[in-house]
Amino acid sequence: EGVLPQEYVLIKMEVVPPFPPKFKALEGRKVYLAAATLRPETMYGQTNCWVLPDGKYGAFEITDTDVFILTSRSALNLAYQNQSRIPEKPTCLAELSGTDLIGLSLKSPLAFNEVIYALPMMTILTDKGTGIVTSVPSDSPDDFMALQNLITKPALRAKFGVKDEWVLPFKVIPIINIPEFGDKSAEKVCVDLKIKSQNDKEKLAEAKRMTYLKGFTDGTMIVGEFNGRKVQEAKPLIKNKLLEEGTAILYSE
Ligand code: A2H
Repeated sequence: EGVLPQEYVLIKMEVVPPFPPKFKALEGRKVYLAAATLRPETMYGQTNCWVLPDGKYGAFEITDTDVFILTSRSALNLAYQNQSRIPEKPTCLAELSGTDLIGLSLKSPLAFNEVIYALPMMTILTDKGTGIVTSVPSDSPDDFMALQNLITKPALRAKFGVKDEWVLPFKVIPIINIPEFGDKSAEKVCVDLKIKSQNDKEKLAEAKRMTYLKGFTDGTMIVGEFNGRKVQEAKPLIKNKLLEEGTAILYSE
C-alpha cells in the first residue's frame, strides 16, 4: 500500500424497490451500493456492479435519508471524513453478505443502461475502497474478464444464482477512444494478451498498466456531455458534476 492517501469517488448506485426480504429494516429508505472508483469519467459505460460473494457488508445510516451498503471498515472511514450523520459510529441497520446483494437491481448515475444488476466477482479486496465496485467492461480489464467469465460459463452463473437476464443482454458500451487500442480498450488488450480468466492476476496487471495510463493521456470521450474532449479534461468536470448533483461523494483512505 502507498503512503499517500488515495482519493476515490463513491458512486451512489440506488437499489430499485421492491427490496428483498433481507432488506426489511431498510423499507422506506433510499438505499445505495457505494462503489469506489478512480475513473468517474467512465460511468457512462457501466453494465453491472460487482460484489464479493463471501464478503461481509453492512447497510449503514449515512444521512437522515440515505443508507449506504459497503464494508464496515469503509463506513467507519467515511464517518471520520464527516460524511455521516453520526460521526463517531455509523449505525448498521442490517448485516449483509455479498450473496445477499447478488441480483439487486440498481440505478446508477450517468449509466446508459437504465437498470443494472449486482453480480459476483471473486477478486474484490475487502480492505480496499468499499468492497463494492462498479463495472465498466469497455475500459477496465478486470471488469471485462469477470463479465466475460460470467457470460461464457453457465456453471459459474448457476453457482451464484445469477439469472441469464442479469448478464446476457448487457453489451460492452464504447465510451472512450484510445488511438492505440480503439473504442473498447479493455477488450482489445485482454484479447491481445490472450487472458482467459478473471483470476489471471499477472496478465491482468499488465493489461491494467497498458490501458490505465493511455486512457488518461491519450483518451478522448466519445459519448456524453463532454463528447470530443480529452479524458484528462473531462475527468474533473464529470467528477464535479456528480458531486454537485449529489450522486457521488468523495472518500479517501
Ligand atoms: B476502477 P487502486 Cl473503467 N477490489 O473503477 C478490487 N478492485 C477495486 C476495489 C476493491 N475493493 N475497489 C475499487 N476497485 C477497482 C472503474 C475503472 C477502474 C476503470 C478502469 C480501471 C480501474 C470501473 N471499474 O481501476 O488499486 C475500481 O475500478 C484500475 C486500477 O486503488 C477502482 O477504479 O488503484 C480501482 O480498482 C482502484 O484501484
